[in-house]
Amino acid sequence: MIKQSPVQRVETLTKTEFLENYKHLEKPVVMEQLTENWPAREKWSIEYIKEIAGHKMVPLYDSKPSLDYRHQYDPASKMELKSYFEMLEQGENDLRLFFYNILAEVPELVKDFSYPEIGLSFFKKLPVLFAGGKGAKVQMHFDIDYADIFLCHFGGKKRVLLFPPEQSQFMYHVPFSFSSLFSVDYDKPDYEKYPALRHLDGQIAELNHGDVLYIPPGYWHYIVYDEIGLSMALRAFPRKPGHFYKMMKNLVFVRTFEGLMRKFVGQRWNDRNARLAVSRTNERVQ
Ligand SMILES: O=C(O)CCC(=O)C(=O)O
Repeated sequence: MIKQSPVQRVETLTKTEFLENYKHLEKPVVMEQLTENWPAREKWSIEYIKEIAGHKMVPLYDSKPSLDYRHQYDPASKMELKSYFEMLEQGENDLRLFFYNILAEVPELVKDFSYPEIGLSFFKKLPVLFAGGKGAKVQMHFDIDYADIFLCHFGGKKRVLLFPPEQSQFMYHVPFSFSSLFSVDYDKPDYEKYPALRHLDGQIAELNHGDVLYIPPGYWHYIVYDEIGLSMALRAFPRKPGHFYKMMKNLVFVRTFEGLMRKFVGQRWNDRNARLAVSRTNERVQ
């Protein structure tokens, strides 16, 4: 198993405690009681969301790499939320709801939570929802916008494995993407093929209903749903000039360039980047 220790857990934090001990140190933490007074803590479940938004058509993503000319953010399929949740209940374990804008799509749900007064300026236009079935996995990645993220979890347990940006050199980062190579298994690492994984030292958070995980900017994260669950991410965009610059570069240049290369070069572009992810990372540890 990749070296990892548990993310610190607290009941709740004052603004000063959060800023001094976590935000400024860029250290993850799980807050167990932050959602205590939110109606969402009582109400949010697969059944409830089905009732409120079951008729909505939603894009769904799987855990396979996008091949050939397909854009890396193209959904694998689209269906009504109700049918998707029914599939999860019947054992579907690959398709996931990813980055679904609650405010734009199901504004009624916004009444069920509030933005914590914790020293971050949350971007209130972008509370986003994620969902997955038992066994679903989210590819190891970091968020393109270098935001501070509060991942608020509801439903069955899920695990989040985190690595700080300083460990990017060991992550088999695919050039021009924001993820690690698809074939790297962070649950059962193949140290022969991917020796840099031995150098990783991560943190693991187990999220239960009502928990909130703070993910600092640029942190790599890999997620396994142990049971059917839902999470909402609240984000605060970067203020540090370094992070702001990286966000703009990723949004404006990297993403656009990658999309164009896929469109015009196709699988040769993907293969080149996969090869480079392995050779560059392995060279660093030789
Ligand atoms: O919880 C999930 O399914 C994905 C969350 C995530 O990857 C993110 O907030 O960046």
